[in-house]
Order: sequence, then structure tokens, then C-alpha cells
Amino acid sequence: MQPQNDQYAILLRLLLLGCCLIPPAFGYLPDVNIFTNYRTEVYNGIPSDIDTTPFIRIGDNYYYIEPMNKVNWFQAAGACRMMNAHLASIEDKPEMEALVKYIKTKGFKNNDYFWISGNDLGTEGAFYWLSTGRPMTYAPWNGPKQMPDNYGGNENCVHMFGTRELINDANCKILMQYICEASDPKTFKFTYIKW
Ligand SMILES: [Ca+2]
Ligand SMILES: [Ca+2]
Repeated sequence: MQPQNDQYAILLRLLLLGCCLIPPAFGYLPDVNIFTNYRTEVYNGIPSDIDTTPFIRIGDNYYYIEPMNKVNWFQAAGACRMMNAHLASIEDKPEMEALVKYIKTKGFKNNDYFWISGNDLGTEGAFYWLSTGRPMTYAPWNGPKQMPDNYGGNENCVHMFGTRELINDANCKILMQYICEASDPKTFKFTYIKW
């Protein structure tokens, strides 16, 4: 019986040794290993065939225009953050023109006012965009000789007149619609490379 046991033991050792010396088939390799790699490419914007609803692309920017619900400026800022966006900052004339042109085509009325991120909450008379921290260098005030008038000593938030390329300072607690702007969106493309 003893020789048979020895032969069995040797065979078992060979099998164990074999399992460890034979390299694993490629299909069993883990996902992360030296045989694989990813090439990453970053593009500005989002491809036109991808649905960005409820944000709509106007020029190079993506906006959400609240069609109905009226809230105060702080609630509007919070609503935009809930969508991972910010109250809009309309930083130059082309951006304003494109936005108002779109708003007009969507049937908004003259009394549809929209909160945007401009404010002078920090220092009276010094207007900044909340979403960028930058001063409002473009500011098409409604009636440049009268606005911003800080009416009642308590107008510190900026809204736009939806169908006109104009803005005004107003009491932040007034209820109105709002426009959110997505942070410059980027598209990431991952290409799987198998060596
Ligand atoms: Ca003010
Ligand atoms: Ca005002």
C-alpha cells in the first residue's frame, strides 16, 4: 500500500505545482492590470445628439428658464444649485441678445421677470455675479440714469426683464421666475485600449 500512497502524493504535488506555474488565461485577468489602459479625451460642451433637458443650449451656454414658479432670489439660487447649476450670469451683450431672442420665441410676456446672479449684497452699489465672483462689467440697467436705484434702501438683487435686454435691482424677497446656467459643461471620452 505504501508505494501507491507515494505515487498519489507525487501526482498531487505535480497538480498543485501545475496550477501555479501555468499563467492565467487573459479572460481571467482583473480589470485593472498592466495589460489594459484608458485614453481620456476632454471636449468643451456636449454633443448635439445628447439630450440636455431641462437645460437648453443657447450660444455656448446651457440654461434652465423657469417657466412658471415664482420664488425669491435666495430660493432661486438654491433651486439652481439643486440642479448642479447656478443663477445665470449674463456677462456680455452677445450673451444677453441670444438669451432674450430665445425667450421671445418661447412666448414669455413683458412682465415675466427672471432673477439672475447679480447682487450688491456685500457692499451697497458694488455689483457682482454670485456664480463667478466677478464684478458686473456688463450691466444694461433699465434707464441708466435711474438704475440701479436701491429703491427703499433695500434693492440688492438683480433681475432681467425677460423680453428686453435690460436689468434692474430689486428687493431680494420679491417673487419672480429665474434663469439657471450650467457650469461650462465638458464631455469626457474614455477609450479602452487592450494591449
Ligand atoms: Ca443695492
Ligand atoms: Ca431698482
